[in-house]
Amino acid sequence: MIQDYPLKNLTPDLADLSPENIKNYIRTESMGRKLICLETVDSTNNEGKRRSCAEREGTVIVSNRQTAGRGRLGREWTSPGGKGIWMSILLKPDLPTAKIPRLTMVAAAAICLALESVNSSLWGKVQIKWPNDILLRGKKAGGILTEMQVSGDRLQSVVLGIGLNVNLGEGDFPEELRTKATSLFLETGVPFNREVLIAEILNCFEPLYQDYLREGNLGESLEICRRQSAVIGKKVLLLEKGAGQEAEVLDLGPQGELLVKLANGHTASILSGEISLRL
Ligand code: BT5
Repeated sequence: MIQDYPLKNLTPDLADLSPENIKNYIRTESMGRKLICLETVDSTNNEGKRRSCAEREGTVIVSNRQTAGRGRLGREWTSPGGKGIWMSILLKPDLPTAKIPRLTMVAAAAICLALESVNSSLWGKVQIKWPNDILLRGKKAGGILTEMQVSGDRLQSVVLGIGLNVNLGEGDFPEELRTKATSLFLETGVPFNREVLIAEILNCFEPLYQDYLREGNLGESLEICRRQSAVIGKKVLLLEKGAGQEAEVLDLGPQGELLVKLANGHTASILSGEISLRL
């Protein structure tokens, strides 16, 4: 565990990201060994896709700002300059396409471990809202967007996008997000060194990813997602096409699926989708 990092960038909005600085903190075999740091890009996931043929597994694209950051289903992702981590990891796993969406949970587990490792005041406080949200005190501090490129039924590559609100202040969020979004800075009162955090996410991601490839199951990632779950034991709304169905979350299943009890008493297993905790 690395602690007490020098806070090089005490003026977060003037911060730059340098591959050399990030590499100083990286302890991986492949993740982030090639780092592409950009000042501005439409979306690091788009850039990952554009480079997916030419670049190798583990290549990481980081941008200081995104002009068209995306969430799931084409939703917008607010990505102002100099204050967040907007990055994508290019992966070329030998996995069936059905197993790719669960990489989101591997990344969520890695983000939890990394945040706890860089700041002990975050121990036990980072929560994962199935399947792709990172929460602090019930507000969204980060999100994950896993996209795959397929040719026929063959997987070509995966771009795993991570957005983390690091040093954003309240004014950096659009009005409509201010009640539901937060940042590490807003929750802890201290600015974080983004370069250290990027490296630590990669350090934590690599072994969990290698386990997933080797074992074919979520293993430790699943344990972390369970332990840090914002939804297990909660009443939620299962959202589908604008409609919501009440359910109680019982657990996460072995494949990372959501096990729920519906209002009619039946249990169901939800493979993908979206839930709301605002009942
Ligand atoms: C996500 O989507 O949470 C996935 C976000 C992934 C962003 C990363 S950044 C690097 C890479 N490049 C990209 O272009 N994307 C990835 P979803 O679950 O669909 O949530 C989207 C919703 O979150 C929006 O509709 C807003 O309500 C909210 N939102 C937007 N920006 C936010 C922010 N910065 N912080 C918290 N919430 C935000």
